Amino acid sequence: MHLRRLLFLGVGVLVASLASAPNLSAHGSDGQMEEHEARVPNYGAVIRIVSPADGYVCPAGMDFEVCVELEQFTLVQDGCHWHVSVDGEPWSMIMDDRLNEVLHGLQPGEHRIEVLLADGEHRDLEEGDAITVVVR
Ligand SMILES: [Cu+2]
Repeated sequence: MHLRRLLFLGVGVLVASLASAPNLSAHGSDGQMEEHEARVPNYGAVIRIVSPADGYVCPAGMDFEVCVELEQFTLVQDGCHWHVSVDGEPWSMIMDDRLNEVLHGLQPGEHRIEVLLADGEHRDLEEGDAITVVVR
C-alpha cells in the first residue's frame, strides 16, 4: 500500500511536469498566459465515463475506480493514451491499454473528474467527458 502510494505520487509529479512543459512557450514577455494549451480535434474519437455515475458519493478515505469506454481511438498506438484531471488539474495519465483508473486520496467535498483522450505528445483532444463526485 505504501509503495503504491509512492508510485502514485511519482506519477503525479511526472504528470504535473509533463502537463506544464508545453505551457512554457505560451508565457509571453508581457506576462500574459494562454488560458489553455492548444487542443486537438477528436476526429470522431470518443471517451465516455461508464462508471461511476455522475453524482456518485464516495465515502471519505475510500478509493474509487473510474471506468471509461472508447470509440475510434486505439490506446498505445502512436502513443495514444488518456488523461484524468480533478478539479481542472492534471491527476493521472494512463499510458497502457487500461480502461480504468483508481483514484486515491481525494479530499472531502465535491470534485469534477474529467477524462480526455491524448495524443503521443500529451495534447488533449477537445472533447472528453466529466462527472462530479462527492467525497464525504
Ligand atoms: Cu499524457
